[in-house]
Amino acid sequence: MPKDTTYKFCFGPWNLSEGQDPYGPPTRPVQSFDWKLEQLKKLGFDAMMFHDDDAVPDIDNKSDAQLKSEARALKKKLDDAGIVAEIVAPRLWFDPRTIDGAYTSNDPKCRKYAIERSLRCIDVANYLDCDLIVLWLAREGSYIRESKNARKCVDYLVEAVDKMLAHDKKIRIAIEPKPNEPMDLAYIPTIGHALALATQTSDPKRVGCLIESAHAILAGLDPADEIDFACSFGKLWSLHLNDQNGLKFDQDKPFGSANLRVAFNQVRALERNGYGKKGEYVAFDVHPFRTTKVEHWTAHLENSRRTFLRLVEKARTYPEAEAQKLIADRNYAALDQLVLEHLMGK
Ligand code: XLS
Ligand code: MG
Repeated sequence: MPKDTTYKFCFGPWNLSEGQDPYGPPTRPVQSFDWKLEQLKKLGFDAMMFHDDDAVPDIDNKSDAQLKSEARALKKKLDDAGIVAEIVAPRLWFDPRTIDGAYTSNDPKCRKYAIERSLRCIDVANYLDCDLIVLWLAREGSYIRESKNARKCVDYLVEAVDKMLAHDKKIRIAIEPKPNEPMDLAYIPTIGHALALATQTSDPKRVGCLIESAHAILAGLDPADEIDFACSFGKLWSLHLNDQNGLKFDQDKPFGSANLRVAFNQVRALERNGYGKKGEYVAFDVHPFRTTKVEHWTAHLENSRRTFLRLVEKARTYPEAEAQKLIADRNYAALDQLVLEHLMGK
C-alpha cells in the first residue's frame, strides 16, 4: 500500500489582502511583506508563492543588478525563515503596456515588453532557487472578439512560452487557466486548452499546468475532473485550492466554503493521483472576506488547510468496498446517500 502523502502548504502575499474591492476601499491597514512572511511562518505553512513584483517591487524600474540584489536578499529572508519560494508569476495585468493583453496584445511593442518582463521573472525565480513559473494569462483574451485575431493569439502565446523555455533550459512553466475576468473571455479557459497549448511549444515536457478550483467552476467544470485530467498527463505541477459560489466574479473563497462535496472530490482526486509525492505544494489562493477584522486576518488560510486535512481523513476513510458494491449494482441513489452520510458523519 503506497505511503500516505504528507501535504505541504503554501500561499502568496496577496492572500493576506486588505479588503479592497471594486466598490470600496481597504478595510484593513496595509501590512509589510515581513509581517505577511511572519504570519505564514507562524501558521506553519511551508512555502510562499510570488508574483515577480512581490519579490522585486517596482521591477520594471530596477536594473538587473538591483533585481539580483533584491531577489537574493529575499532568498536570504526566506532561508532564515525556513520557507521555500514555490512559484514566481509575472504580473502582466497592471502595467499600461498590458492594457489590451500582454503576449496577445495587438501592439508588437507591448508583446515585446511582456516577453522581456517574463524573462526577468525567470531570473527572479533563479535567484529564489525556484524552477517553476506560473502564467495566469489574465488579459490574454478580449472584451469583444472582433478586437483580436484568436488564431494569431495562439501563435503569440506559443511564441512567448518558447522564448521563456529558450531563456532558461531548466525552467518549467505551469499555465493557470481561467475562462474570464478581467477579460470578457480568455483564450486559455480550461486545463484542456492549457495542455493543448503545451503540445505546440518547443519543449512540451517543460510546460504543465496549475489548477485553481474557482477557475474550473467559473468554466462550468468540476475541479476534480480537471485535476484527474491534468494528472493523467503527469502535468499538475501546482494547485490553487479555493471555492466559488456560482458563475460570478472570482471569489477566492476559503476551500470548501461553498461546496463541501466538490472540495471532497478534489481531495479524492489528489489522493488517487499521488499529488504531492513529487514535492508539489497545495496553495490556497483565497482572500479574507472584506468584513474580516484584523484579529481574524489569517482565519481563511487556517480554515482552508483545516478543511483540506479533514477531507483527506474523509477520503482515506471513505467506505470504498461498500461504494464499489453499489456501483456494481448501479445503485447510484444509495451511493449518493453513502457519500453524503460519510461527509456528514454518523
Ligand atoms: C487570479 C489568479 C491569480 C494567480 C496568480 O485569478 O488566480 O491569483 O493565481 O497571479
Ligand atoms: Mg490563482
